Amino acid sequence: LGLENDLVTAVKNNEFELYYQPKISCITQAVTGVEALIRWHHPTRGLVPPDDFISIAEDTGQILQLGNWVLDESMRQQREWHKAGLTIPVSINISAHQFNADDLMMNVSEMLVKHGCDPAMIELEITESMLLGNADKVNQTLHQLSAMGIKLALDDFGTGYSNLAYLQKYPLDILKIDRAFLGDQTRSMLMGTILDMGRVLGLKVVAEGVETKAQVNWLVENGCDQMQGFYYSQPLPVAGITDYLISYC
Ligand code: G
Ligand code: G
Ligand code: MN
Ligand code: NA
Repeated sequence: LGLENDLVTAVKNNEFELYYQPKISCITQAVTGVEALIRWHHPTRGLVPPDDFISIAEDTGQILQLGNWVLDESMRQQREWHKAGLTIPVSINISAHQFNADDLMMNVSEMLVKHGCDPAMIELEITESMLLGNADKVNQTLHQLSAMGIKLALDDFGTGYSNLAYLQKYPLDILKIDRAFLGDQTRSMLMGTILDMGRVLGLKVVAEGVETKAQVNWLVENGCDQMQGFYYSQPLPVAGITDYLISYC
């Protein structure tokens, strides 16, 4: 109940901050985009990680307000970078509650207009479980977002209820392979199969959780499109990621 109560005033009190983690091209090694990852600077508990409060905010419905703040702030930042000559796609994590809300499209388009963002520079990350809802509704939501020019990524791919038919049926652009598929040889074989599948389906494939040079080499040799992970950078506050972008864009 503590955190739940504190969440009520946290947005108003400006206690949230977005960190950003770069995604790297396997071909050019340049930065291809950044993922926004929320952080909570709690007044007494210090830094509270998203895993400790996102699910609470989901249960209480506060995630809708919080999710809107993330949309607002990440698009503002995308536009600010653009004005400074750093035109870089920003990926935004969408929660199940947000995805199912009737006003998602309206909120997204209002924020795009508010900040003057190019929709093609915004990626929304959803997870497999969100695709399990009412098929017509899911299909409509994804098609409307896609028609706006927004890019759609399936996050944590391989960890949920993988129904491969989704990948064909829905207008997805990007597969983000969960970091569980990086590592030993068996897992690499699975990763190879997922890369082949992504190619066949015309999806860009991003490997998450890349931590070693050996993993980078393997992914480059096996035709992965983009990489994200501590090998390149931890999620960084705006000042840090801006320096990173200036160096590697
Ligand atoms: O940044 P970190 O690895 O601690 O993130 C942990 C989890 O929190 C990840 O699953 C990530 O998708 C989720 N997360 C981070 N930022 C956001 C956000 O802005 N909105 C939502 N819904 N989830 C987020
Ligand atoms: O579920 P999602 O993919 O949005 O989660 C992103 C989370 O993964 C963030 O909390 C981020 O800190 C974490 N992360 C990013 N790169 C790595 C990595 O190389 N190794 C590990 N263990 N975690 C990572
Ligand atoms: Mn993500
Ligand atoms: Na992920």
